[in-house]
Amino acid sequence: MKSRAAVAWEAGKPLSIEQVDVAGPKAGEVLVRIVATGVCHTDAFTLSGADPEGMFPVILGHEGGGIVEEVGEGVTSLQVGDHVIPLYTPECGECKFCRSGKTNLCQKIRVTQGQGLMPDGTSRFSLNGKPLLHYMGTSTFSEYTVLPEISLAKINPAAPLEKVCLLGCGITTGIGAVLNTAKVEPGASVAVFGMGGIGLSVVQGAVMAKAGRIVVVDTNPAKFEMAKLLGATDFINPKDYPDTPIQQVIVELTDGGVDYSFECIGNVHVMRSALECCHKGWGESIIIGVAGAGQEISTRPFQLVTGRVWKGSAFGGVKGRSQLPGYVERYLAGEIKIDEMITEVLPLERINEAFELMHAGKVIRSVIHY
Ligand code: NAD
Ligand code: AHE
Ligand code: ZN
Ligand code: ZN
Repeated sequence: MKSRAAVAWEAGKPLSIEQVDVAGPKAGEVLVRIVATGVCHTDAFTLSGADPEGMFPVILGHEGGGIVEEVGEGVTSLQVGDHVIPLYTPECGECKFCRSGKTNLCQKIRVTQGQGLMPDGTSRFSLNGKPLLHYMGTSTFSEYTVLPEISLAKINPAAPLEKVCLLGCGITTGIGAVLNTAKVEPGASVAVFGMGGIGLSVVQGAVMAKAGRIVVVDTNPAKFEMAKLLGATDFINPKDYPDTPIQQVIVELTDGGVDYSFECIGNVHVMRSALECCHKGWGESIIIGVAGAGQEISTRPFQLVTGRVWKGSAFGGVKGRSQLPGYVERYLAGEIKIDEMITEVLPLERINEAFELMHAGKVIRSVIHY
């Protein structure tokens, strides 16, 4: 079949809207019509060429909501008409990782997914006979996309897909990092670096966890209004402190440092500040931001010797098939805010504007409505 899609032909170039060919689902696969998709900074990161796994030509997009159009042979858990959220972190339930009870990082199809291919090693997308690569196993920048059955969470059809698509990455990542990875306890102090879709969702998670003080840091003070609405208590623009390391500002503000910090930018220097603003003896810093090829983090080992802890979080530690439907229910119950985060809705034809607005710091999240 034909599908409208935004194709990334090469790194650093705008996407082009094409009518691509989509082959039907093979055994264990599902064809989904994407109704809406968010644009996450990770899409921009891969498009920039900084992603060591980035390959072109590719159909990006990983924050979608859609409806099952066709199921391949042997698919038992989904049927035509089901409402679904694509999962870049699948859940097979059988691999060592799924059975460990310690991680959400299912590895069943990770190798082929990282190569931009379906689990059988081939692509379902092509244009003029030339294959196009999949991205993160989801490729939600195509109106029709094919995913493995294990990469789809079936959700309540009452949920508006043009809103809950953001649970496919940003909002779940931020809230989950607080509740699952850090396990922030009531009264704890928190610092959040970067007030994009992820950092603001960390703020939301911190409020859900009943954190005491929520210090937010961004070089773009325009982001503080939304952070305040969501419940942040202290606002720091590093540009106001040209001569003081930002970790020192936070340590002084919080009587020795915060209990938990979250890096939601992808900047290795900020990752260091986020660790070093943690309280001696117990402070934990969670890396969420994704840093480019060749970049490394550093700190004095003494920071860890004296009790600070460095951790990371992918998709908020959430197991997609079993736990994401519950996030959708919490949105429907008014416990998770999504609508406030959508500051731009665009048709697919204007998807490049979504990237421009993100780079200009003018949006929280853009949603592409097909
Ligand atoms: P975004 O572009 O919407 O937001 C980034 C924010 O950081 C902006 O508000 C910007 O002003 C701020 N910022 C930039 N440089 C700064 C600095 N030096 N100091 C303070 N603030 C600064 O991005 P997003 O979509 O929220 O994504 C944030 C990061 O999280 C990206 O690296 C993305 O790839 C990553 N991410 C990781 C996961 C995961 O599962 N680990 C999931 C989603 C996104
Ligand atoms: N491909 C990059 C890493 C990209 C990355 O860290 N991805 C996050 C999700 S970001 C969503 O916006 C993730 O879940 N990673 C786990 C995984 O298995 O990819 C690189 O550096 O190679
Ligand atoms: Zn993302
Ligand atoms: Zn698994």
